[in-house]
Amino acid sequence: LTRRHLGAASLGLALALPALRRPLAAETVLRLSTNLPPSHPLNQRLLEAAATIGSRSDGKLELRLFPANQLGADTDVLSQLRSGAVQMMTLSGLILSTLVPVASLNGVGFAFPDYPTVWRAMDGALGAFLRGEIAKAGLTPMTRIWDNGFRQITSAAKPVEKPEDLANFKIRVPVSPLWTSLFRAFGAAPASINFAETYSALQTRLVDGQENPLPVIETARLYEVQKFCAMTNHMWDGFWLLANRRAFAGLTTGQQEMVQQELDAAALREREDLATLSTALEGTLAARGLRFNAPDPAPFRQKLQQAGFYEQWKTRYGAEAWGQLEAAVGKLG
Ligand code: X2X
Repeated sequence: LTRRHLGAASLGLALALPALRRPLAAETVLRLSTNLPPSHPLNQRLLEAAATIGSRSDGKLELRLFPANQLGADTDVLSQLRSGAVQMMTLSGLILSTLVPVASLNGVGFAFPDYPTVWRAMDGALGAFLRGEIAKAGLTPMTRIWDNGFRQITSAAKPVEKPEDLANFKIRVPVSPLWTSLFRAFGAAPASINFAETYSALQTRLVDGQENPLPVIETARLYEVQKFCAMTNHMWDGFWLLANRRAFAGLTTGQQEMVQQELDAAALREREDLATLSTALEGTLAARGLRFNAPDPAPFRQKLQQAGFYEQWKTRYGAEAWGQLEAAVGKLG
């Protein structure tokens, strides 16, 4: 066989194979947006669920994942989700609070002491209350919230050891009144910036620091543009998996149940992934040059208290919502 023959043969194969393997076009395509890099467990578990949903629907239903803000930054995609241009997205409850004010409730500073308390609340009465409020705004949340994690503060110039180190500290925060309020209460200078622009905001020194859970710091490579990491655990943050109501209601009842089931199961697996990862990541990131410290949280809480943070948010959320939070985590403020 000459080289030319070989070339022709492989060209023939290359043309024939994809044609044979091409699946029938799905009847329904749900475009699903996330803000995290593909390597984050959230995207990996979503991809798995999408494959299962494809096969369980006999190829009729396709969940098409667009990670890393391919469809736009969070606040843009939220508009697209509401209009129906995007059918599903993962979104922090705190950012969702621009539409559903109580959705930021779980982000109140130092509300959650640990994961058992988080999952008991979010899979229990508090989560049910929040999903009810989200549904009233015309979005359909899947039952299980996905883990983002306990948030830690990173910085470029100096470590954050006590609340005074946050005075006038230029910190990127996601777009949400609660985040801005929290860091103003610490005396910092927060700038609301979508995640899509966070790496470059740090790289260009538009801001000195940011705060995120370790799996985000790792997968988005924020350690490349930050030097210090203070393990403040100042809030727990999760991602609601939201659907446009009309798009979700357009599925058959069987498909709706199957999609819920698969995505909820995937969320539980993602929570486990993050639990495993989080213990390993401090070492991994330290090896990459990030310098860790573990500040005493007490003076940070005290600072929030003195600034009137808890009083202010109790009033803003109202007695019912605040009561829901305190029922889950104990008396606050
Ligand atoms: O924007 C962030 O920092 C992130 C990735 O944690 C959220 O989506 C809230």
